[in-house]
Amino acid sequence: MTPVITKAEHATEQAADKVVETTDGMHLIIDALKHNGIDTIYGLVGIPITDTARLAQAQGMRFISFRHEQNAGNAAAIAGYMTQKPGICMTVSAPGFLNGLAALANATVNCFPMILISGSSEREIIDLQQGDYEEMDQLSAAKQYAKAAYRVNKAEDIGIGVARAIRAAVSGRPGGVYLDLPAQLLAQSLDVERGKQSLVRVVDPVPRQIPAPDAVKRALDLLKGAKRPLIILGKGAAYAQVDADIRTLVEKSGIPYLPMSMAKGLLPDTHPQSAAAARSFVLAQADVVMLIGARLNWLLAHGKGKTWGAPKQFIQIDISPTEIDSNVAIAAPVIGDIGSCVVALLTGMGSNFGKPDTAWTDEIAERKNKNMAKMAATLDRDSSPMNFHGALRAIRDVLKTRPDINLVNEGANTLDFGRSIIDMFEPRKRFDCGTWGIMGIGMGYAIGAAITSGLPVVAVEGDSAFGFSGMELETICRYQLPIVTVIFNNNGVYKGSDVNPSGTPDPAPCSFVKGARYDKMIEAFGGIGYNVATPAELTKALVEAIASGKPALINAAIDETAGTESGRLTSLNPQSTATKK
Ligand code: ADP
Ligand code: TPW
Repeated sequence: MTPVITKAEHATEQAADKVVETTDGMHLIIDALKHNGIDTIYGLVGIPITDTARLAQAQGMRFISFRHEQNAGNAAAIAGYMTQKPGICMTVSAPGFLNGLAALANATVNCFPMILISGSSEREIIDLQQGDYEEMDQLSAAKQYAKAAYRVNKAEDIGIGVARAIRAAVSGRPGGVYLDLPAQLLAQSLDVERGKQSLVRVVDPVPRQIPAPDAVKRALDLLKGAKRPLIILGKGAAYAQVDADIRTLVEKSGIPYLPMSMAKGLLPDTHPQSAAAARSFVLAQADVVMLIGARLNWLLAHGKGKTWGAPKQFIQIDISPTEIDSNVAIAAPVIGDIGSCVVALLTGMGSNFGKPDTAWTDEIAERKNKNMAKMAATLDRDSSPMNFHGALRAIRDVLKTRPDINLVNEGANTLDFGRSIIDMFEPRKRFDCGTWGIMGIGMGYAIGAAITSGLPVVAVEGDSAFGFSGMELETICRYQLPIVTVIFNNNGVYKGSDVNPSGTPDPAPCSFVKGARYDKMIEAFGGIGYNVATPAELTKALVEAIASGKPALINAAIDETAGTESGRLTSLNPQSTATKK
């Protein structure tokens, strides 16, 4: 455990041979993380963690220094999703903590493992509310939005505190964990030997959880009796990193499948069994639906209502038993880790598991072909000014040639069209607004993905969405990351044509500065800017920017009337809900 502080100054001349080697909280936190194979911290410095950040770097860890804690937290969260190891975000007290907390809550909601480590001020002052510098009861605040929250008060407990945080983040259903480190803890000294002994390496942090044989049999019996079966793959299935087994299950069963947006690429989107182009049809018509790592939340219309058509029976594979029956009755829950569950299902299927009725698969194929032909015609229509379809066709065609590239996607129309138009070919390459439909993950996820994978990232961003994390362009340039940000610039939120009806000079709530040049922003930090107005220009700029391997931003001017309010979620607006009633 290095380095240690030799407190030679405490040794008297007479006892020079009894020099005590000590370490401190700051060293121990770095040692504890490294001891568990963690090599990167995403964060933002200040009192009391600046020296900890410096020390992390001095000790061979990467400290990726951000401009806003929420983006650092998002980077940590996506790193956790990609690796099954908790991503680490480090912040200062109260305001820094709160900025990071938004990312921690988002990670928890999305089931991404991450640990938010924040420095905090003195407990005795906080508890008596005497007004310390950046005073806040952070632990209490974090508890409500994290899977777990801990505080370490003694240097000798740092090892166990970090171990608990790691285990809580990655075991069972993954999530966000908060670790509170009071400033005085970082300075507390401890005998170096005791410090070394206090470190804990987490053994088997993601234990396998084998499903019960009767649960597997129940699920298989249901599948066997199905006339119109469907599999839905969620981001839990992508997270599990059992890609080959999932593909075998899908192919051996012959069952059509739908990928949720971040599960795209788990099987290539061009796979013949993908029913994505006939989504509405299969959701409404299926009689037995097997969910693998996907929740029946709003993204799946809660498993009921018009979207789902006739009543159906569900099989749900999930690690979390309390997810079952959360929205509708689940006929066959299979509780366990997805890897073990899929293997158990494959074993139970044996070698002569019947394929679904061709009447079902033929009908899906027919719908798919019809919808795909319609979409191809829309995509081929070159409209001027450029619309979402023209721009996305250009991006789709470039990315088809580079399946290794990570894709970040946020916005409303930019997200909704992007999700269906851009095909993915490899797992865990698509990162988007996820469970909350949150804006602001863009640059944080892009940086986390670039650092974690060492591969290029293309971030396709609505102009509003980009604004939430845009200052990280400086971080991208400072670390020289191969990230190409494409801004779909339609002059506003959803669209740029919103008008203030009152006649006062204030701009309308959804409108931005017209014709803004986002490409100039990256140029301010030494990155490469492009300004494009047609799909052909966008293709050329994207190819060139990716090939350069340098930070780049493409400002893509989009028809300001092209979008729809709230993208595909128009019906969730209170006005629409009121009209429906
Ligand atoms: P999507 O938004 O793609 O539909 P969700 O985030 O709603 O996906 O669902 C992911 C589900 O996957 C969660 O219910 C979570 O408990 C589950 N999950 C995550 N990791 C695993 C795993 N390794 N094994 C089993 N289930 C998992
Ligand atoms: C943290 C509400 C949903 S989508 C969106 C907002 C503000 C931006 C849409 O405009 P954009 O995309 O990005 O220009 P496009 O393609 O339609 O032109 N605050 C948070 N999260 C959400 N979801 C919102 C606000 C919202």
